[in-house]
Amino acid sequence: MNARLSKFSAMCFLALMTACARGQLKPDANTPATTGCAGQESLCWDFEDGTVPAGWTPHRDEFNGQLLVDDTRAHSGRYALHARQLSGGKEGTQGGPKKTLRFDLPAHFGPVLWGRAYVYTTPERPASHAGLFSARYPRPGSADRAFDTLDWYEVATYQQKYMAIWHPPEPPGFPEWVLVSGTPLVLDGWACLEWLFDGANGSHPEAAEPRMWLDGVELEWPERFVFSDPPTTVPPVREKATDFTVLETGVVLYQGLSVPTDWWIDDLAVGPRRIGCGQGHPPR
Ligand SMILES: [Ca+2]
Repeated sequence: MNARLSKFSAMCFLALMTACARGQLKPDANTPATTGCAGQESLCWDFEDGTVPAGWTPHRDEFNGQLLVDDTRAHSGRYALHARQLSGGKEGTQGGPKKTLRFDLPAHFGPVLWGRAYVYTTPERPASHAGLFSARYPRPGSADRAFDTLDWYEVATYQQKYMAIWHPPEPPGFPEWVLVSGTPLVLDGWACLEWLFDGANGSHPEAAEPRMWLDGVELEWPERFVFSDPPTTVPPVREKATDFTVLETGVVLYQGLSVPTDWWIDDLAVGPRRIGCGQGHPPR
């Protein structure tokens, strides 16, 4: 057993024994609320209040479907965030269903954001760009804090595979630096997604490319390109971060979705250090 596990186990025993153990159990309607993560420096949302958690507010609402907290499927406990029956628009055409919440981070979060969420998708893998989580930060030297003035990182799926992106402010959100994995998104099962948005990147002149892990294994990016409209081959300068300020989660389809699709997101967590997939899945 490594030191990290020992420390984690000790924490479980001392303070969170039932809560930590619960992460290993099947969802149970009788299970009381749990944090879904034990990291004391992380912000965690397990949705066990059965309603949208404090601090999260509706942000995008386009086309068909609903974003709500319900008990139709959960990774932990009884509840999860559910993007229900999203549809609208056509594949290959801009515009699609968007249902999200946003959350203002506490001041001085810092320039490095690790994240973790469990995501369940059914019944088909969308081909269109489906954003799942993003985090934004002010441009260097800028006093602007409005949502549409912020640089941002995103984790998503695209052409049925996992994808990560660095964006300038949206709109338009491009030219953007796009990384597409060779890994199909997990269908009809829970996927543990982790990401690292390193907006500091040591002494490098630009913020780091996003990194992403599936069930503890880091994804590789065989496809890397600049997307812009009109097209360009000039990559954006990834401006460095001082503090991440805003999170967004839910599902954002940038092109159409003809098959009504459901997503559940549970045990969402962010923090300045890696959170991992839980007691049974320590970081590799
Ligand atoms: Ca839950």
